[in-house]
Amino acid sequence: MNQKRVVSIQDISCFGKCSITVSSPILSAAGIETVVLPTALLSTHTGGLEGYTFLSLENELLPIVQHWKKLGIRFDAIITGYVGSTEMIEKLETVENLLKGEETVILSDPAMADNGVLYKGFDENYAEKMKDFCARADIVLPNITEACLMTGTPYREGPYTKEYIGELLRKLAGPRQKAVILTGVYFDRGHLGAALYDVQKDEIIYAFNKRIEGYYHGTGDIFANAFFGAYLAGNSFGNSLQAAVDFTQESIERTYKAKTDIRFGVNFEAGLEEYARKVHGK
Ligand code: PXL
Repeated sequence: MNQKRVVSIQDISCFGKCSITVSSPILSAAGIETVVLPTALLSTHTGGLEGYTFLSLENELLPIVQHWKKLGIRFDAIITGYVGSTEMIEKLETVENLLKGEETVILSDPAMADNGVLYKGFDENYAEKMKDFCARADIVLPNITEACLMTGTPYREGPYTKEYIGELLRKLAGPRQKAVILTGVYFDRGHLGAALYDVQKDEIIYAFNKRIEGYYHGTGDIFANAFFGAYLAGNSFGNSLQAAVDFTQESIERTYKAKTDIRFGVNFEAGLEEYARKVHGK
């Protein structure tokens, strides 16, 4: 069996369990060789933790990629998440063009907004650039806030209707997309999950689990990587979606019960073994 190789293009938030520090262990647990391309180095993520340090690694990206090219390293997949600046988005377009081959599957999570508002430091110009960047991906994975920003749809609080979710999904599907995934979907207050629009089949798939109150940092990254790992390991869109919803929900529930600071991320580590088993059909 040929092991698949993915490159995870994300910042390193040293503390706080998001981006590279969750992407790499989850994709590895799915059996995928995970190469990292760090875009920036921060002491923590920017979500509610004050005084963080930030070092852009922008000038390292092309030399790293050129070295890989010289070595003849090829990638089956690319995943991108939080980027941080419009200049960096432009750089990542060049990086993607250099790294992708005919068969490379690209998943992009816009990672720029939640709960109706843009993350700290981002403006409408950033959102517009990110929308164009995501249009290049085979799979785009926004939450509802991001989907609204990307499609010019007014943001609404849930519970949602199938019509509202279906409209967002279809509006997000451009000429390149094979699948569009919306996170933060719920039709009743007891459940929370995701919806996937399979563009080729023109079919919408849903996956839900029990809803836990509260906002937990880093769960979008956990979900995106859990989905992609399962998918790259050979699972269907539907099974990958359910595996990602369950893995994320269980991580949140564990953290809710432990009553740890929600800014510090969730305990996904305790679920990795079960996730790996599920992904490999055991
Ligand atoms: O989880 C997304 C993310 C990644 N990286 C950094 C962030 C955030 C979200 O706030 O601040 C640096």
